[in-house]
Amino acid sequence: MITLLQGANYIGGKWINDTGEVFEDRNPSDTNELLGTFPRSREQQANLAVAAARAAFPAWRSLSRINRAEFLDTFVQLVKSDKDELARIISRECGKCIAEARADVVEGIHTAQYWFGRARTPSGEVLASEIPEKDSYVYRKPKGVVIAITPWNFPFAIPLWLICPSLVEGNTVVLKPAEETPLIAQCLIEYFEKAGLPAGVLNLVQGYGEEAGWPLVTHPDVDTVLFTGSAQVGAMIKEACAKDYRKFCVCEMGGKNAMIVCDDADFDLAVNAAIMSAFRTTGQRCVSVERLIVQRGIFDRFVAGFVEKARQLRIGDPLDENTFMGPLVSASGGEKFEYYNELAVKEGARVLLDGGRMTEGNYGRGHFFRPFVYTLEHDSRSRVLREEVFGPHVAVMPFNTLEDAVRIYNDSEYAFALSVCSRDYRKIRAVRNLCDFGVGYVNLPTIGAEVHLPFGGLKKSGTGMPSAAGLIDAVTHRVSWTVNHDTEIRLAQGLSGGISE
Ligand code: UN1
Repeated sequence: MITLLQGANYIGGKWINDTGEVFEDRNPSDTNELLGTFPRSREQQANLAVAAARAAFPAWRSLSRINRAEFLDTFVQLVKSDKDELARIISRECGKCIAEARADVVEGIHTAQYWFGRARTPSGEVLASEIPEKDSYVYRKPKGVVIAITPWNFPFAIPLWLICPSLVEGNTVVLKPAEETPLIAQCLIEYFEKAGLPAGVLNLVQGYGEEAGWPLVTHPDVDTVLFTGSAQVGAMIKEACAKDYRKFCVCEMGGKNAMIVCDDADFDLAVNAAIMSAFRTTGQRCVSVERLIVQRGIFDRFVAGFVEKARQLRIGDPLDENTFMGPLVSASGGEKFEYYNELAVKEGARVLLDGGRMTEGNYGRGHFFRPFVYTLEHDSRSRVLREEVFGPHVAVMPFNTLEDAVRIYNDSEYAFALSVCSRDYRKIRAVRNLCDFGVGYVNLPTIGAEVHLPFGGLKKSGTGMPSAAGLIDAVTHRVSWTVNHDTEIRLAQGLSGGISE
């Protein structure tokens, strides 16, 4: 099927390639492999896409919620039969291991299924009134035109997290996917086209953030911006949206996630959970763990077990079912990883695994690196313990008491994903209550969230408006609606409805 060499934007139901300039889409496992070229969009394309979404809004919102959701069901039926093919595209385009790429497609399918089903469940509330003749409702109305700016690391699932609730609730959408994964984004839109989605309801603008994303974010006729990406860009988007009274934004940003491993933890489970949290997707998830906070009593044993496993991870071709860790997504991702590894050494890290670049044979054609693992005492001033690396870079830090663990954990601008490994329910409960996080796990890795749960972080990690199931509040206005069934006016708070003359 879809092996494109020349991609296009999708605006108002038409595939358009009018930019003149293009950008290249290359395989990070083998940078000689060119997957396609895509339009390098700018303000002109952004304006056209917003206009198309605005024009489609009145008819789309006037369909019933259930009718709108039916397009998601058709979409799922089409995607299901091509799941493996789509997974291979994801693997080739962003270097995710094939099993994870498949999970990405499955997560996208689950999202569409969830919102299809949810369309038949209540979306508002019926509330009591002080006055028996009055009925009060909370009624949800669509916001209007939604911009979805999505990252490369879940290039199928995350766009669907944002698109599905937006569409079911009656909004129209412009998607600006990451420039690393334009091909899978184009595939995703093609399925919606095949599913018969009306023109203009979902539009695609390819290109770079500053050239194509920014004119979408700052466009005066946009109601809501949904963004998943770095904290730095998220801060710019928040600032831009704050300047516009009507505009609203939800930003899912980075993390400096941690796992707390207590002395009483199930040892093997904790080591495995740490390995998965740190190295799945080559450490490039917003929920990846870069800090392991381990109690002194088991510290040496844990470090030895973790390092031994990490050393043996199978690194290589992500299309091979046996590979555990693929490449980093880009040359700049590799440079950032190397920069932080060197910084760790300068900050006094005891390096246990060197994070070296792999250059022999086929590795030399991609951005392949070994894990970087070190021990370091916690220090608030350390940059490597505070800044997100977004790669297989892991600090292991000791703690004495649970209070220390909580203090070390919370000493971060970020607050996304947390895991605690322990068999003591009191400790587990204390961690839940005292640590800042948006997605928490007990005796589990920090990866593996499911779509019917809210997903997002606090502090520098997010605006506290979670994605996935949590997104409904971001794409709707909750309005109150009160109806009087009497012929007289009666007011709450004992206020008379009469008018004295
Ligand atoms: C992300 O890390 O960017 O929980 C998304 C997980 C996935 C989603 C992760 N379901 O790992």
